[in-house]
Amino acid sequence: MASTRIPEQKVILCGEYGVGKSSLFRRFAQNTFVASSDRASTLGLDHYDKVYKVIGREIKLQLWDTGGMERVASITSSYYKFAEAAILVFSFDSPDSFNILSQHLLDIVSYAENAKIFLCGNKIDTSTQLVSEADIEAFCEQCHNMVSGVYRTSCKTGEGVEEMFEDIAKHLVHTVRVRDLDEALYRDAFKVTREANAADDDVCLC
Ligand SMILES: Nc1nc2c(ncn2[C@@H]2O[C@H](COP(=O)(O)OP(=O)(O)OP(=O)(O)O)[C@@H](O)[C@H]2O)c(=O)[nH]1
Ligand SMILES: [Mg+2]
Repeated sequence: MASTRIPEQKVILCGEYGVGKSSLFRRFAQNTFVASSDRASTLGLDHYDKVYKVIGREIKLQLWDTGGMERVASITSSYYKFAEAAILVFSFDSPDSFNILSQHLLDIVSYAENAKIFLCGNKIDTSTQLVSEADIEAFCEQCHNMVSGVYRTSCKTGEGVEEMFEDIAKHLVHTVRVRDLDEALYRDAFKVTREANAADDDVCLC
């Protein structure tokens, strides 16, 4: 029996250094958290695949992680290439990480123009919450409602992390469905054209 292919969707993590991209990645891949004061910034790229089942349909999220400093060091466009989704991450205890999101957004629309954009406010467990709901709303309005979903997470406690990835999987299943439908319509349209040509051949008397 032919095995059905599980559609794979590339999802990239974007945001400043230290906001918790690798911590989200680690929760996604191993459901663990590393609290370290002398942590090392991510260098290079890493990715991990995970299958989600949404409304009876399987979808594979391929999550990519890179260091926030890479942006400064001119990140390779291969990180963005073919991304179906981008998670813009900021940290609730760092207004700077929030204020710089528009620059990351610009990179995404330049290099991954078809990617769906999601916003993730991380570190909701910390006592210093310096980014307000009004700030988030204003940002979403400023970027013309390009943001498909807003999530609040804590990699430390795990709160909201798995829910975020499940919701992103739901959004992407919808995209895959629309694409499948487009392809089916294209195939059928092609068939009709061929049949029309065949009919033409039948009546041709030359
Ligand atoms: N309290 C708290 N700390 C967190 C959370 N997520 C990450 N951290 C801590 O924040 C620091 C930075 O986390 P990373 O995941 O390395 O951040 P990053 O975005 O990958 O950083 P770069 O690789 O430098 O771009 C680490 O010390 C983490 O333990 C969280 O939800 N709550
Ligand atoms: Mg990192």
